[in-house]
Amino acid sequence: MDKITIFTIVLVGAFMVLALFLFPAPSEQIKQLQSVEIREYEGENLSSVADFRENSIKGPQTVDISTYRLKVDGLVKTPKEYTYDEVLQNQAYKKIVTLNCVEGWSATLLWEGVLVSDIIKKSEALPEAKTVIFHAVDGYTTSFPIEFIMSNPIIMAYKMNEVILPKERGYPFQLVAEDKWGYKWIKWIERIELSDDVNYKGYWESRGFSDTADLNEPF
Ligand SMILES: Nc1nc2c(c(=O)[nH]1)N[C@H]1C(S)=C(S)[C@@H](COP(=O)(O)O)O[C@H]1N2
Ligand SMILES: [Mo]
Repeated sequence: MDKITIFTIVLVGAFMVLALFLFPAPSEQIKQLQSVEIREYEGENLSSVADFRENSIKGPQTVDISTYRLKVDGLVKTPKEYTYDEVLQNQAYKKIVTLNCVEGWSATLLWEGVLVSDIIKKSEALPEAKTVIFHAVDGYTTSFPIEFIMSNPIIMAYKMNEVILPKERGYPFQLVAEDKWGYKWIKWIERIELSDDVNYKGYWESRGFSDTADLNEPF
């Protein structure tokens, strides 16, 4: 091969490399949709959506969002039923909160959701209502005094670390029961019932776990 042939090969090769950058193959033009969780927020490191132990009473639940309804009933002036999209029309809130399970693990995530108090206000609690009972698709329940829910920014999360909750994590909604043990963080919420029963006990509460479930107290 003479010098001109080598020069031509190098030149053609250089143009081919350049062309790869200028005209990427169609697959490289596909637009990436936001579906990757974040692991850091405002300087704070976060756990991963996968950093949880799945030990729900009946395993992960599958919710068909087209037929899903969030019911608000019991001691309210106006019982309501909302579709998933209707729930998301409420003002959204974001907050980093740590979930602590009694089994000794914890996970710190950025939660995004709507205030439970906003949802209850739309149904207007009757004066006799003392307890808010959450019901889940798997039959799990947990409850709180109504003042706790109405006077704290307690959210029902639909996103964690900027991704929609996976079904293992409670899609469509998990309660972010901040300052409370993990068993108060009910997943797959489908009903919010207002009751006058101040002695109501949820799934784990009726099996001996503390009903107040404050993190700074033993469970
Ligand atoms: N519906 C439902 N919610 C539930 C549970 C459950 O079994 N069913 N387990 C609770 C417990 S004990 C904990 S510690 C947290 C854990 O959340 P994770 O399953 O996403 O890890 O979910 C809580 N919410
Ligand atoms: Mo737990």
